[in-house]
Amino acid sequence: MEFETIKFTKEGFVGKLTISRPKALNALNSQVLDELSSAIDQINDDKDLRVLIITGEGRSFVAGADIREMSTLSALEGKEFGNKGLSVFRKVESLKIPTIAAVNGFALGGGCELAMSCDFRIASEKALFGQPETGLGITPGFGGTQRLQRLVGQGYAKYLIYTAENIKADKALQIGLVQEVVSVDELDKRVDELAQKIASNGPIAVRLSKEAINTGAQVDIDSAIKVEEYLFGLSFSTEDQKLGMKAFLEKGKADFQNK
Ligand code: DAK
Repeated sequence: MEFETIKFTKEGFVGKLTISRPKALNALNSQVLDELSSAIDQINDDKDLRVLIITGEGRSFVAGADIREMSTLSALEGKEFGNKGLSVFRKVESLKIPTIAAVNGFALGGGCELAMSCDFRIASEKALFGQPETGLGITPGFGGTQRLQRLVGQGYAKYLIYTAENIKADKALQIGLVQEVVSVDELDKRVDELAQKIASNGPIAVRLSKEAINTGAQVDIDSAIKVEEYLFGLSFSTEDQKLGMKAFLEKGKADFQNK
């Protein structure tokens, strides 16, 4: 994959997407959003990948949507820019394989929203989170008013959005916005460790679990249980289910085949 504002690397079963506009602290302009959209489509079609890591180059994860570009947009262009962001983030969220946000620095506005579109977030001690939009006279527009409340509850979501205050990694951990905080030097290693761990489990089972959780979160509990029942049943049609259970009975670890 050839891009100018993002980088994609692949090692074994693990892919890594790095937002790479370090001079602008990786702010999301139209080009980044277009390239992200195309990369996510290609990743979704890649049968070898089992996990995707999303991170930022340099001292920032993503410092938000590009304020310079946004400041010149007409109403119609603004609408198009918004649609672009919303659809890319929805694509990230709906990617078949799990996604981990490795939050290495600023995750503000659209950056926090991108991190929230991933399945979970591991932050370095230097990470900073926030939805500063109301301070710019706009509302969060890439899913922030919706995903933040689902992750941390309405109280903290309203607190963060109304005050436009940034919070450090330890506070983000305390409210459940991130799942782990590690030192700057350890971030890549820890995220890679988690990615390898996920990749070593039954890949179809992991993907079906993601589908069950994401679909179930949007429907009532009776419908959600039906989704789980269906996908649980489906996992028994795989060779990996046989491999996994056989390995357990033989006191080993299965070499899952993604079949
Ligand atoms: N956009 C563009 N450039 C940015 C940027 C951003 N969000 N953030 C930083 N930069 C640029 C700076 O302008 C500066 O560029 P030069 O002046 O060197 O050319 C360079 O990155 C380094 O930044 P600083 O010099 O400011 O570095 P500091 O360490 O002093 O400060 C900072 C770092 C992250 C605290 C600060 O840069 C900052 O406050 N940045 C803005 C953070 C922010 O407010 N982000 C939220 C953006 S609003 C929509 C849907 C969604 C959205 C919009 C529309 N629709 C539905 C239409 C989303 C909105 C947002 O995300």
